[in-house]
Amino acid sequence: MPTHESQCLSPADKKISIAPSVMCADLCNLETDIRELEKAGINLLHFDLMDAHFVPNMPIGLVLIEQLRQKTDCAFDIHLMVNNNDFFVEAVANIGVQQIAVHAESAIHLDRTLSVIQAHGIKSGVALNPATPLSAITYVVDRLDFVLIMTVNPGFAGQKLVPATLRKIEECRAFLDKNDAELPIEVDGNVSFKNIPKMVAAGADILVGGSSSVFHTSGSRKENIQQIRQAIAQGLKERDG
Ligand code: S6P
Ligand code: MG
Repeated sequence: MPTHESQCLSPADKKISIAPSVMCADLCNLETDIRELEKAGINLLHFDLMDAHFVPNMPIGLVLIEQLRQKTDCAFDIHLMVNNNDFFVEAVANIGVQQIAVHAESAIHLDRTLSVIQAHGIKSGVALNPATPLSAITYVVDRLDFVLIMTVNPGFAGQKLVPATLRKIEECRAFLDKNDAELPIEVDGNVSFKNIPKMVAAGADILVGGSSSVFHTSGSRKENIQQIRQAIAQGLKERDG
């Protein structure tokens, strides 16, 4: 029985992971969509859990995640965009997920919430809105398994990249290096074919793929994943260049 083990958190071997954002999939034919992604070599799925309060949207819910857990062995990457983080952490931990990111802007007791995630044996991350400074993670670096840099304002798919966030990815990598923290950086929002090389060159390790890449209407899921891999190779060349 596969363990849902994620192979995504390995910046050391420069392995870049693609995490399709489930809210951008064909939700009426989700199982078919997931099978296609699995065939294309995907082993990580990104779930946007919103409560219509922290952000004004609510695309998917707990029951969907629970049912999908029975259908796939992909690792589940949960992005909480909610006010009541502790309720949702417990709920998704009970479903069986592999990593959870909470927003620094909504977590009142951030350190405690991150320790609760880790106590469940789940990888813990902090998500930062575009305007939130990196200093928000200064005193929780030891509690982190990854950092999620939002490259659009959270809530919706199909938005344009906030340009300053490219510099933020670079600064986050430098900040982590300075703190001897070899953590992967996940990027989320307009991770498009065009933006991927710049994001990877800046230091991104996990790419959340939505309507501008994995689910782009110009190609099949398989073709889009191939195009993403080419864009990653280009970014890695620049990064190592
Ligand atoms: C946005 C959410 C994201 C989106 C994804 C959409 O709040 O966290 O995960 O689903 O960014 O991708 P795209 O390519 O449509 O911007
Ligand atoms: Mg997200």
